[in-house]
Amino acid sequence: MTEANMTEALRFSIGDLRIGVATAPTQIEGGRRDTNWADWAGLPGRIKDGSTPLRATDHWNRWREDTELMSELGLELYRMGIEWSRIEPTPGDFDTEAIAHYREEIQAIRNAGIEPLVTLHHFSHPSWFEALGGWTSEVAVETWLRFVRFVVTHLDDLVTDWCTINEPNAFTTGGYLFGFFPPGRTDWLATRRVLATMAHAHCRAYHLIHDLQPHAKVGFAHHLRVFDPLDARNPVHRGLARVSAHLFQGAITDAFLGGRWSRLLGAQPADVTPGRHYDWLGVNYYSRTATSKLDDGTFANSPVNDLDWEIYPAGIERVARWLHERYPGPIWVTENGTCDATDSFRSRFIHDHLRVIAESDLPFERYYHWCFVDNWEWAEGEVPRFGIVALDYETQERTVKDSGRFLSSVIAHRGVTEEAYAAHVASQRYRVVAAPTPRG
Ligand code: IFM
Repeated sequence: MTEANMTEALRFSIGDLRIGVATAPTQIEGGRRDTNWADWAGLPGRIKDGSTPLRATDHWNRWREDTELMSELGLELYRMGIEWSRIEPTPGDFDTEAIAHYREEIQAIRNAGIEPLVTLHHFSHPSWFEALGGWTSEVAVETWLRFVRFVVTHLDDLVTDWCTINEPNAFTTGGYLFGFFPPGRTDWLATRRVLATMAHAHCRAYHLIHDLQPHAKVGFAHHLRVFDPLDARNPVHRGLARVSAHLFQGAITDAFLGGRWSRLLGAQPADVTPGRHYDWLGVNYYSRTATSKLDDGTFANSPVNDLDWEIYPAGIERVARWLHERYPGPIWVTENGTCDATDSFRSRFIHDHLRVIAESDLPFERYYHWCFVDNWEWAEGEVPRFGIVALDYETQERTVKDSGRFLSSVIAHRGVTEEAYAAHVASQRYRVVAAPTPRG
């Protein structure tokens, strides 16, 4: 081997894995005042830094620049969402200019050789839908399906890959169980109702989209965590880890993917027949919980990110395996990323998670890094930095981070080269917390 070849030697190959980034409209577009999240952010004390989604990354006006940047980095995939309130600003009235805007953007994405995956509900919806009762309303499913039908019929020549709903468990626990997301409720019965309604909506959307576009690929983005007992010898911790996993992610998995309602979710809807309701398995993976009660905790001496979430790369395989054993199918990591204000460990995070994926025998097909440009992080506001591109919120200037260059190199070389490892990863260290304060 020559010296030039040696420097290009791969530490590991990513094989056929395709790589891109994921975003959500409310977190990037800016400008909308008529959503549940804009309303919530307008209430005092709801968002940690007092920011709102009105500014965000101004992507609505800067999508050309963002598309060029994605193309420059060689990204292969782009997960984006459609802001429902733009498309249907008042019930039943659809804005043709708004859908034309998305069409133009998606066409440009495709022209850049990037494959779009479109999310149809990512935590936000129009204020008028919230006023109807949101996902607790009797008419929620039909109302949302009307929007889905409009979007799919207007984009079906540009998009084949659809993500119905993002992280129903995170949306629901935040909004209905713990109350730190809109509508700020703490009500178990409402939580259960919303989970069941969203599962019902997903199952119906799965069939509706296939009726409209038979070759569509439809799934949902499931937020999966590892729940391990804080003390593996403690039977209470072990039991609670199992219960937490079932409550947070197990029961809804059967409803969303298998169309099967457990008693926890209530009665099986008359118009959902048990059976396959997915074409791919969406996995949003971030962290693990050390369980000692029905709440979050972190193991001592764990590497953590800026939000004190444990960095646990092996978990991405564990949750994907758990899912795949129950519901076999191609795995799309619809989100994985970390909060790192100084970009001092993000490349290592990417390296470590991709390595686990590369070494797995599971059918991982796609990896969408969360996120592209630093964006508005819901109740946490503008402070957390998840992007591979830095954002100056005042000037809206974008600057590719070192981790963005690293991800780009992984795509270009179809793996991590020794050279890229030395340049971007070798010197990076995680912060380790000796005695973490249990969260919650
Ligand atoms: O920003 C969120 C995203 O909207 C949903 N999944 C987790 C991300 C990081 O918290």
